[in-house]
Amino acid sequence: MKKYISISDITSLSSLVEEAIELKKKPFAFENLGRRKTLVLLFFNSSLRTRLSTQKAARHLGMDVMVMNVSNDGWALEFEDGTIMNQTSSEHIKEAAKVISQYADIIAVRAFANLKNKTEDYSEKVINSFVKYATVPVVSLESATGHPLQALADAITIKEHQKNTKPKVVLTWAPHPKPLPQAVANSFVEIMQIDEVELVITHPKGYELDKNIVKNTKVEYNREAAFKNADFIYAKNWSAVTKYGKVLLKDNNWMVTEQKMKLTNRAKFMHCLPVRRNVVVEDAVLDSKDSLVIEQANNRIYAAQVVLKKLLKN
Ligand code: AN0
Ligand code: CP
Repeated sequence: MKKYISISDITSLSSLVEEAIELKKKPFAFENLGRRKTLVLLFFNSSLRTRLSTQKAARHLGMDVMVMNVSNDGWALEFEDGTIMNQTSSEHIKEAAKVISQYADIIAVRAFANLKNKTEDYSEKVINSFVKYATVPVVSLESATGHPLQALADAITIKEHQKNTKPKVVLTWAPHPKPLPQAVANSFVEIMQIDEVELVITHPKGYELDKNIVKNTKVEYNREAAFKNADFIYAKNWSAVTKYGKVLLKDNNWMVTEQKMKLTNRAKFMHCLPVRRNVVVEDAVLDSKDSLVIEQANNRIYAAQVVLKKLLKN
């Protein structure tokens, strides 16, 4: 593995998940692998889990870690080629990425979608510029259109909790007052497509995900039908793709409730967090023993660790 910015960087999901589960049993088994190596984490946006779990993962491998909130503490970066930089940005990614590469053995970046222009967001300019100009491997900590470390943690969690060989996994849209990126949903769909599961997506009309992501995955507009026999319910809000970045409805009928969970095959509930209680999902579901959200967050450590391990070995 030379970078991890998308699900397509995974060559064998089953072996990656297995290796992560092994690391979870013996987190310090490779504590010399990252000795005298440095991970630099760059955050353009807020984070709790990603920021802490990735540092924890790096320390398990013996790495040093440097963390920077680039938006607040760094120079405003320019990503366009050939610009006359007489406006707000002070430093070009060409220099920044090369400079950071001298301080880092691996660079990890969080840069959310702007949700203003679909073509721009889906071109992944920020993370792709880091890949282009950095001279060390780059990891996505959630980019404009994907959150591959979250998706890997989710695949690990499903593997640990599945009761049959091909569980039914349902990704359900849920309401949220603010427009959110499609990144988590996109990467979840992509990783489930290469996992041995039956994946169904359910959402209100108008919330169709990008067709290059959905491909031939089943979309069931009837949520009750989608929930039937589900083994895992994965809730996530995302803003509209066609009417790009818009909140089209705040219908709390799409909130995941205890009542709706009764339609399933005693499904486990999943969400990447942070979650708005009683907007996305009812307290009763989140507080039930069928909720896996805390374990998903725990598995963020081992998802990051297996990826860092692969990059260090390369
Ligand atoms: C972000 C999102 O939906 O992409 C981060 C999730 C990990 N969520 C919020 O901003 C609430
Ligand atoms: N799930 C997730 O990525 O959480 P943070 O935004 O807190 O890192």
